[in-house]
Amino acid sequence: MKEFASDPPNVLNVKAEGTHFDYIEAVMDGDYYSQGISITLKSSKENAKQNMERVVLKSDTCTISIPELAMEVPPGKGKYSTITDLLVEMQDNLQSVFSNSNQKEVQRALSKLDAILKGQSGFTLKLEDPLGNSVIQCIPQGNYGAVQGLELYNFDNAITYKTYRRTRSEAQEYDLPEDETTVIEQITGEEGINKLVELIKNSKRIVGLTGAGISVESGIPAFRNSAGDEDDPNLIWNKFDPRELVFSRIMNEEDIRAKYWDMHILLQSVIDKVQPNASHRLFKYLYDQGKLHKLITQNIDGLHQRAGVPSDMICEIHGTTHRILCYKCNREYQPSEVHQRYLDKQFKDSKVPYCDDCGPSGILKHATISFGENLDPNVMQSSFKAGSECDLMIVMGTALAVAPINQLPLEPVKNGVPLVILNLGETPLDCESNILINGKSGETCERILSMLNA
Ligand code: CNA
Repeated sequence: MKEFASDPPNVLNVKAEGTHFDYIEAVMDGDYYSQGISITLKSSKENAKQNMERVVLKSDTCTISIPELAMEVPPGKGKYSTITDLLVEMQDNLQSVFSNSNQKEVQRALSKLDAILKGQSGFTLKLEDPLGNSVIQCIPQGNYGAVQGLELYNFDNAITYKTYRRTRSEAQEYDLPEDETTVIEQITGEEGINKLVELIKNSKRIVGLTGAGISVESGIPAFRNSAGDEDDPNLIWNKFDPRELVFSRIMNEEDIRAKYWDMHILLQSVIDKVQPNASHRLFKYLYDQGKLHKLITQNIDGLHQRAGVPSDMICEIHGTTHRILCYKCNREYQPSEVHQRYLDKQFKDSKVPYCDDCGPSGILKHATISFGENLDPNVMQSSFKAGSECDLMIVMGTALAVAPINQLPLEPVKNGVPLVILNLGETPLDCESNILINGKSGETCERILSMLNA
């Protein structure tokens, strides 16, 4: 195994002779670093053309993404690619897969890529490699004599890099030994609750990631592992399967849209009746104490705001039911008004209401992210930024089954920052957490709040 300080990769002349880019060979020969590496290239518009000619050397363990588009860049054809080649391949893929798509985000991504490739826009490219072998070519502006490897990035104004603690999932996936210095004992149960209270007292920048599970005790059922009520015919998700109401069908089929309104009217009647519980109040407490850095939620129910956390502290990554938008002109409508119009059948020649300004081309929809709909890249970017800045992350009431937000808890793990998971069921990242509490979040938070207030 290599160490970054003593044996840095050759970032200057992009030959990297002797480095294995096939992970099986790299692992067999011990040709990988004790930590992962994350490299960010941020190019201004002025330098975009020059920066796109940089070569990227990629291990097959490496992922490359454009953070402002929240999209992954395809792996390229070989281990060496210029950034131009990677972006052209990404453009081709997007064009062929989404040629008939009316998704705004895909159109936005295509026009952004076009502008980058024409040298009319700056761009950011992020490379992340758990084996640490991948590099972006460094272009030093002078002669730096004996300076080598990673150090050279310090002389490259466009590049920032950081090495990171490899996660347990990565170590398992690539069959690597865990780094002994970073293995942390996991605390569970009662001891976990005590430790969490202590961590909250000592933390200043806490990030929360919440999911449907935290609203179950308020009375809104989750999609997964609710409370043994999976066979209950009155359960909203047994009456309506949100997976059937996928974005493309909502946009193209009036019958599906009618079902969509039926589901949302029922969901809204549930949401209107319930109250926030202690899980929501814990985040309000953290906000009042000046400890909340950001609250990222997959919930669309608005209960965090009703508990008193201001909207600008919350990233609602799956949107909110509390607004309805025209998907053509963006005009905003009150849900109660549109729901009433649907129930009163106040429209001619159609089964569903449309935008007053746009007519039948103005499809109305709640500002939630439906299955198959693209996430807002700005919201995703701020969520991941907050995740990388926190000094404690508390994940609560989520099955961590929905990508890419289920990768967010790895941000603190990579920085050696404590990760707490409080959930009724198991999650795929339980093995990464420092504190794991299996239980109901409302009940547990009630206790945590009284311990914090004691
Ligand atoms: P999910 O996939 O439904 O998982 C919920 C998780 O919560 C499961 O792992 C359960 O074990 C756990 N859980 C259930 N009850 C409790 C409890 N009392 N305390 C702690 N944990 C509990 O939900 P996710 O949020 O992970 O999935 C994301 C989907 C669900 C998003 O698209 C949401 O928009 C969507 N959703 C939102 C709501 C809401 O806004 N309240 C309700 C239902 C679904």
